[in-house]
Formats: sequence, structure tokens, C-alpha cells
Amino acid sequence: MKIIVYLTCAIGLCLVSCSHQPEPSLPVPSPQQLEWQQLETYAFIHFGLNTFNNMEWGYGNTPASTFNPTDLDCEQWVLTLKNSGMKGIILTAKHHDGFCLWPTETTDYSIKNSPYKNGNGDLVRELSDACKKHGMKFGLYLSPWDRHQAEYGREGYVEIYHRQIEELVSNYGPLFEFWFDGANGGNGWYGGAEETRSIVAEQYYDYEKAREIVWQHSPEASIFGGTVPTLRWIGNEKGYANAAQWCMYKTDFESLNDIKTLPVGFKDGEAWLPAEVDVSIRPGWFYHKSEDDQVRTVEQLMDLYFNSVGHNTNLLLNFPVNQEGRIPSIDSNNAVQWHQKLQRDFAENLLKGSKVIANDTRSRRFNPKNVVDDDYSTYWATHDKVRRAELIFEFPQAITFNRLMLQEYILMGQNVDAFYLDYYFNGKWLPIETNEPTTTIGYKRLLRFQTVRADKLRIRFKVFKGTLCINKVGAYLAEETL
Ligand code: FUL
Repeated sequence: MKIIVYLTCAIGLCLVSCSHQPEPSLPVPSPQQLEWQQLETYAFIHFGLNTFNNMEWGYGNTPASTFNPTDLDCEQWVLTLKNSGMKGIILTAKHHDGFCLWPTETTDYSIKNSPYKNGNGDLVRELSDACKKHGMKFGLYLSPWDRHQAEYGREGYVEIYHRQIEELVSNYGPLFEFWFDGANGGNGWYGGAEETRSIVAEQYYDYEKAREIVWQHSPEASIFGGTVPTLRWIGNEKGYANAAQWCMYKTDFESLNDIKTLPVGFKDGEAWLPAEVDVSIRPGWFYHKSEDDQVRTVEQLMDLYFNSVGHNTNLLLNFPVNQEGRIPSIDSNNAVQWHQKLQRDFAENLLKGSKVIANDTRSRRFNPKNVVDDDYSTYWATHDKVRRAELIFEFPQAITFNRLMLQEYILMGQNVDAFYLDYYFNGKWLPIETNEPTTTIGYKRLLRFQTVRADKLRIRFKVFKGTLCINKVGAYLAEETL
């Protein structure tokens, strides 16, 4: 009798716990980090004195009088970027040369001493207003390194830097991201001293305080760079993340700057620190006429996309604004066409009408059909501790496809470390030949391959920790194969 009672209790407990939401397998994203990851693509704008002087890194003494856009139109930027699928814009409010695009109280080296609008202009205001008007998120880049400031390298500058942050976050928010650039110290004008100054970045800027100031006004802002970021640099400016790519990472400053491990992440990393791929649509970050014929093509932009968003990162794509104050038409045409192609290629999830069969399902609430609905909050989950499980999609009629999208429900962690893809046709299973290893998934994984015709698709998952939670699977037929 006792045994029966125990057994009934045990089965009952198991049923209750297994129909429960799985336990998150730490580390997991904060709600803010998840929201950030869901942006997927957003834009950088590099614009400033460099634009007018054909430079990438101004020394700090370029005359403010050279900043003189003749036909500036922030709405043109915002609309172009919106039509390119960008969900937000991050502006270089101050680059390494120290020139400020807003009329700051902290220095005369700013837009107020330029001919633009006779010194009454405020570019940060103009862009933040245009973003608000068109429902675009707004973020700021404020270079910690300042080659103009006499106080740079001493305590006085850090106070100035924090005041600049305060001015920006209190006047132009809310901000979705704040960018602390990593280039630090070296030679510069420094108020006329013209010398080399080096600092210890992880101590000098007091990034803890800087983040506190940002979050006082924009608590939802993601933080790039410094010592207390909420996301990490991908470790290169070429536009790619490793195919196996973990959102988990280490938080010590050395690791945050280690270009070997940044593109990959750490399978056993202690913190959730997803990666951002920053890259320019042209070779330079700032506009140079000589690069007008080197704008990335639709095909190259597509490669960037698959190597960034498709590898579980966000893409921060830079658009250099020219001397008129416009995004040049060649850049805008390529970016808009790229976005339109993406929309066409991913318009229809061909798995939607299929029968979805799983060899293990936690409970009805976590049923495998959830992977083909478009609801982010529903997902397929297995029982706890299941380390291998598979999904089979059976089609009423054979389908052809050449793209796959997979998403883990990352609020439960990034838990998959391998997956295998097969399709069934003419009575046999054949592997899908992808051009890269199928190891990690994370927030999003995209794959390209030669078109296959299939009666069934099978995905076998291997999990190394936590519970398998798959949020979405999509198969698509893009216009051409690779
Ligand atoms: C780098 C800077 O030195 C470049 O000029 C650019 O702003 C890029 C986004 O970050 O660290």
C-alpha cells in the first residue's frame, strides 16, 4: 500500500514539475538583453569634422569652422535606415577628435562654433527628434578618448566626460544603447601639448559611474564597451561572428578585449553577454569620396547578415553621412534593396502547414507545433535532462527550400551545442549539406544551402545543459541558392 502511495506521489510530482516551465539554465538574458537581441539590425552614423577633412581619426585640432553640411536632413537618414530594416540609430555624438555634435557646456569645441546654422545647430537634437517622429530607437556613441582636451589623461577630463554623458542622457533620451568606444589614449593635440598620453582604461574612466549616469536617465539602455557592458564586441570590424557562437562570456577586462575569444564566446561563460557585430557599409567609418565605388553590394550585405544575425549576434551597420549631410544614394539603394530581398527571402515559412512530430515533449503546453507559430513566448520543450531529441516535419506535399532559421528560447539559456539536419526524399534520409558547422543556435541561427526537395525534414538536437527549448524553426525558399 505504502509503495503505491509513494509511486502515485512520485508520478504526480513528475507530472507537475514536467508540465511546469523548465528551470532557466544560467546564465540567461535580462528582459532588457532579450529586447536588445530582438532588434537584430540597427545603424551607426559616423559624422563629424572627419567628414569634412577626409579623415578617420582627427588629431584634435581640426578647426570647428570646417563643420559645414550644406543640405543636412536627418529625416532622410531615418527614412533610409527604416527602409533598410534598421530598428535604431547610434550617432557619434563625439569621436576621438573631441568635437561635439551638440552645444555642450563642457567645451567650445562643438557645433556651436561651426558655421552650421550660424552656431545654433544641435545635431543630436535633430536626429533624436527625427527618430522619435518615425518610431526609430536612438542611441549615442561618446568616445572616451578625446584628443582635443587639455585635461585628457588627468582627473579633470574624467569629470568632463561624465558631464558630457549626463548632458546627453538627460536631454536626448530615452536611449536604447550607449557606446563607449574601445580606442584609448595615444598621441593627440591635448590643448596644444601635442604629446602622447596613455591611460589604464579599466581604471581611468570610472565606467561604473558612467553606467550609473546613463541608467539614471535611460534605465533600459544597453551598454557597449567599458568595464560593465551588457553586450560584447565581436572582436573584429569585418562583419562576422564565428558559426559556433555563445552568448555566454567572461566579465574580466582582459577577456572583454581578447580578439581571439570574442568572436566565439564561452560555452561555460559565467555571464550573459551577447555579441554585436559592428561594420561599415564602406571601407571607412567616415565618408570619403574616394570610396564611392566601394559600397557593399546587396550580395555582400547579405553575407554580413548571415555571418552576424545568422550567427546569433546583432548587426550594427555603419552609414557614413557625406559633406552635404546625406546618406549617399548608392549606399541607400544597396541597403534598401538588401532589406527588400531579405523580406522576400524570408516571407513564407514553408513548415507552417506541416505535421510536427517530436520524440519527446514535456507537456501539451510545450508541444512541437509551437515552433512554427510566430509567438515568441511559446516554444517546444522536452523533459528535463533529455540530452538528445528530434523534430520531424512531414509535408502534405514535397517542398523545396534552401534556407533554415532556428531559434532557442534563450530565456531558458543557450543550451544546444550541436544539431544535425536531414531531409527525406525518394524513400531515404539524406543530410543537408551546410557550408558551416551546425553547432550552436542561441537567439537565432540561419543557414544557407543548395535547394533541396523534401517530403520530410528532420532536426536532431544535442543539449549540453539545461532543458531543450526551441522557439522557432523556419524553412524558406530564397530566390537563388548561395
Ligand atoms: C573604433 C574607432 O576607432 C573607429 O573610428 C570607429 O568609431 C569604430 C566604430 O570604433 O574603435
